[in-house]
Amino acid sequence: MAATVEAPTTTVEPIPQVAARKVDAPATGWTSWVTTTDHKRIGIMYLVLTFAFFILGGVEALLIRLQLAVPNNDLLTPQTYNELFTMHGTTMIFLFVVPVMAGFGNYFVPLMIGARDMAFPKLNALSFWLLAAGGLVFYASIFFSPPECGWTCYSPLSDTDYLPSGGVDAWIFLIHLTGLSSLVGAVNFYATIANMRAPGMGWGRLPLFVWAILTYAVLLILALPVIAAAVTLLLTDRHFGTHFYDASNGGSPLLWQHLFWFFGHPEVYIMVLPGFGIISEVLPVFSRKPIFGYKAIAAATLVIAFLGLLVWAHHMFSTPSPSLVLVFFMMSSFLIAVPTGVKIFNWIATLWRGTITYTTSLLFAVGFIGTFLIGGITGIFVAVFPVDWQLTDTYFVVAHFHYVLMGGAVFTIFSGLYYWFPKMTGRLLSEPLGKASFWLMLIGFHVTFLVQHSAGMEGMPRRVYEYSDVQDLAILNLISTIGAFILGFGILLTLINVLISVKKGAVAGPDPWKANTLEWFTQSPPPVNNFDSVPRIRSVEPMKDIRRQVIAQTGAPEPAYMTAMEAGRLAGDGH
Ligand code: HEM
Ligand SMILES: [Cu+2]
Repeated sequence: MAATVEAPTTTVEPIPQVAARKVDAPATGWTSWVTTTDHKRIGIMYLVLTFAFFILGGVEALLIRLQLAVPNNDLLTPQTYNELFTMHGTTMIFLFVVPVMAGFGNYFVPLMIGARDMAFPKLNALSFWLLAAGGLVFYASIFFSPPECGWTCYSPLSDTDYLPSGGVDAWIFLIHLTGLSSLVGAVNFYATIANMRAPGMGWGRLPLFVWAILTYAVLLILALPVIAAAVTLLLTDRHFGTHFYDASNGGSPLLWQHLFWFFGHPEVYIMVLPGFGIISEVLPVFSRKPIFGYKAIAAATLVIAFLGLLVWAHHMFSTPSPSLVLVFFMMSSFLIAVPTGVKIFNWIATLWRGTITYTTSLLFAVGFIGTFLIGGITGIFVAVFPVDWQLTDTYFVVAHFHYVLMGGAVFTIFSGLYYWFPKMTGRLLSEPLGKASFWLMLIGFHVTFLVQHSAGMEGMPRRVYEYSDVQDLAILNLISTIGAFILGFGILLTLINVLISVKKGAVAGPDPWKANTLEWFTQSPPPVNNFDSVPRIRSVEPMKDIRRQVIAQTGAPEPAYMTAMEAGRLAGDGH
């Protein structure tokens, strides 16, 4: 009787390969970029375009600050001043912070969930081109007459009686085009995240950045139609004889404020939640610890988004409303401090007793926590309506929202840039240049905006092109202007860093930081199809599992994952 061959009782899991299968080299030349539907190229185009707008918005800000450097200045005419702060606010919000997050999302969401592209690649290209069209329409107005109504375009100021020129119409079309861009993009993100995750990646294993982009998408889908409707009514008021916002004909200017802020407050979370997501990815990597309270952070993201939809009228405390209504909006605004506090607590707990590597990316992440905290605290001040009655439309508010937006968005964007640049280009950004850029930005930022709290409390009004030499306004404003130039110089250093490193930076290798998420499981930059094989996901930190498995099965103490320092040494670069 022949002996039967025993089947082996243990199954050997195949070691996932880091190198992707050779695919056709990506097409080159500008036409291949213009016609691309690859999420990585679209992501890069988003980042390049939005950073270009960031520079434009920054130059506008510096011109504003120059005008305000000394009392009774006449560097700019009042009209040019109005145009500049309108362009600045609109550019920063609609053409930089919101779409730059879509840029990171486009590049990294598919990679982080192990997908080969977005769910609808052609719609994805459409999103990008709608954004570009929106920017073009808006900036074309500088050759005619740019809008002067601020980024909120309150009626009746935005009606034809006060601003008959086409600038406001250009602004309306910017809102329509960029809004449609974001809306299409948001649906695409939702479909991608809901349907295209790697095997084993349940909702409980979704990277926190992906949770954040999912929430960003939902908020966009809920808030954008409202502003689209609002500006459409404004357009018909301006040109087709309707009177939605015209009090003398039965309309209501307050209707504009309600519609605008029902969109505008969630917009704040649209701008900062993806940044929170970036921080939740960066901190565990550079403190060598798992994120503290994964579920609490994911849940807090959703709770913030929900509460963010309830509090819009805290921007309208100075409009006539019953006290009970004011109290409701005050209390609901306070509530948001709770989930935000949960996140801040969890980030600090992640750093606590970690083995911290002080990379530029980590510095920006920590700088973000401190700065955003101050913005959150002054937010509680202005949410108390009697206090807001004193502070509204002063520089205190300007200081508050720059702490939130520069702290909450710009610092996180820079943290993400230093963290993910090696994946996108295959090269590391220079650390010394990055650190210099960080310190100049941090110092410049606080010098610019900390003193604005005092200027506001001393009565410096917002949106005025000149002020008289009373109290400390002269010195506070001068300090602020000097700070703005330090800040601008810091930003410039990162741009120089990007331009140099994209060609000459140290070679990064697939996984320079020994990170935890799936985008590091492929070459840098990733090939057209992203991954050769997509591994089965077994935890929130798939790369840790894979690394452990490689070590267990090959016995190699140090597998093919190079640290950033080693990659630098190999390339003969002193990073
Ligand atoms: C780069 C450094 C920046 C500087 C020096 C700066 C400076 C200023 C100044 C001086 C004003 C006040 C204009 C006035 O009230 O007369 C202003 C307004 C504003 N800024 Fe910035 N800003 C900077 C970055 C940003 C960023 C990153 C954002 C948003 C993401 C932003 C959003 C706004 C908005 C929404 C307004 C209000 C515009 C309006 O009143 O309609 N700024 N900025
Ligand atoms: Cu708000």
